[in-house]
Amino acid sequence: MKKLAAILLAALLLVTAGCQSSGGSNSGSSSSKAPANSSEQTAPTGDPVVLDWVFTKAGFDASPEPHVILQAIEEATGVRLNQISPPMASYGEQIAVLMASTDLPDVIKLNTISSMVDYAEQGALRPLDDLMDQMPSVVASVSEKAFTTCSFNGSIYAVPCITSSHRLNVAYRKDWLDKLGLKVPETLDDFHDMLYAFTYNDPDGDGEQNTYGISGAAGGSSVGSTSWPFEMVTGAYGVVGACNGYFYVGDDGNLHPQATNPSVKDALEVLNQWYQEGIIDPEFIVMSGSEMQQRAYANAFGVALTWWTGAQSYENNMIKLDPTVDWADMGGPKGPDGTSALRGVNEVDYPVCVLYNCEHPEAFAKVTEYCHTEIGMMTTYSGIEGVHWEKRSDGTYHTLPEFDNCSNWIQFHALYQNEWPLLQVQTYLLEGRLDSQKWDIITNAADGYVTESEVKYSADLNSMVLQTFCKMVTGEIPVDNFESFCQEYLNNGGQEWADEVTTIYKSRNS
Ligand SMILES: [Ca+2]
Repeated sequence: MKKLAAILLAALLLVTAGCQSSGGSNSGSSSSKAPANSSEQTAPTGDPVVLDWVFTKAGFDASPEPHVILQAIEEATGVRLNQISPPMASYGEQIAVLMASTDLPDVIKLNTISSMVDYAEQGALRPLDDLMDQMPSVVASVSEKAFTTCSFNGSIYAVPCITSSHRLNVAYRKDWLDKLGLKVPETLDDFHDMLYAFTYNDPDGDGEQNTYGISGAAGGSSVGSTSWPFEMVTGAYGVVGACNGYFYVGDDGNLHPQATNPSVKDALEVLNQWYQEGIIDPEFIVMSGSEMQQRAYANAFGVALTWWTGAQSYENNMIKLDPTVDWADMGGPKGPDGTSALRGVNEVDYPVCVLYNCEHPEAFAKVTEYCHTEIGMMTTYSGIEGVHWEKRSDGTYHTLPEFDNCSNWIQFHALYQNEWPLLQVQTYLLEGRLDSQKWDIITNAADGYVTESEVKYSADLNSMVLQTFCKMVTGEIPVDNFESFCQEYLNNGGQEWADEVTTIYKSRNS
């Protein structure tokens, strides 16, 4: 294993310029690091403490020399970060290799709570309870529930990266809606009528019937998409997260999989009807998120469920060619009993853990505390004050031209992915982020629970739900098969999983 880790790290090293030893039992390499100091191995006392910190920010390139954000962190905390960033595409495999090596880092962002539990059980992680009073901003901003999620055997083993549950919007073509003289839909019927008009009333005005009401990206998740495209419709029947392993509390007090919620059947019947009417883009079943994006640019559809910045991203690209394009956001339409819901995403995104061998846990606490202060959040997410952004006298934050020049790497050192800056800084994406906070959501009743069955069965079960639901929309599988689908879901590990999360739920809510 050690040899494998060495090969891996050597490979990482090749793609970076230069290298730096951070002393002690460190890996001696990184894909991004603090400014090199050639005399560091014989560093005199008083030099900064160095932490090897494994973290990759999806969607951002490594920052260029001289790593101004790492410099700012060092100035503020006295801690030099040696950021080790395996590629996101193989992050899970590569951290497993790192964890099995003898060249252990000090801090690691794990990719799942279940791996945190595994490593804590093996004794690989350091409990953090004694560091909490050194991190008041963390304690103030992270919920008790999130810390419970990050605990094992009564000890806290991670500081979580927290996500607001409000992350989704229903993006729609407001210019089409206005042109056709329609109002923003309130009910499922209104929503249907909008999709129908977007399909058959030539909203793009080219005289041809070449548009669809709604599209989606069930063929592969990617930027700007979600896997189950019609969640605003199932949400109108009170069901979200069916394809994401969500649970709801049943009348019997037990947790049940949303995938087998009897109300889904009504929603699937509606969707199948809409598909037959031709108002759903038939490409939805095979498209990836980026393909859906291209189709949006080609005026092929007028509505889609997107991640919070979807509408603004589409619009920002399209107005360059056609300034009349106007994408906006709405929440889910109201169903028969008045319910409207989008999926509330799970609260804990990733656990950030300290390894048992870390010689300077107080340095971890310092950096973590800084990352949760206002200036720390702004710096790690938006860059340097006065260079990349400014705070004006009215208290608002604005980016400076240099921010745009650095936008490909600006979040590369956002160790905790705090979203507070995203909701403050005035960029074209802000509107969508603020919009997503407005809609009704339903969250996962088993949010943060980790069970053996989840690890064993969830990937296959979630994929089975997505495929089955999509085929029920197109009619390839009759919606009447819903009950037999539920039985199959439960027989293939779903029941075991539900029993395990119910046990946790009852122990925490008794
Ligand atoms: Ca047309």
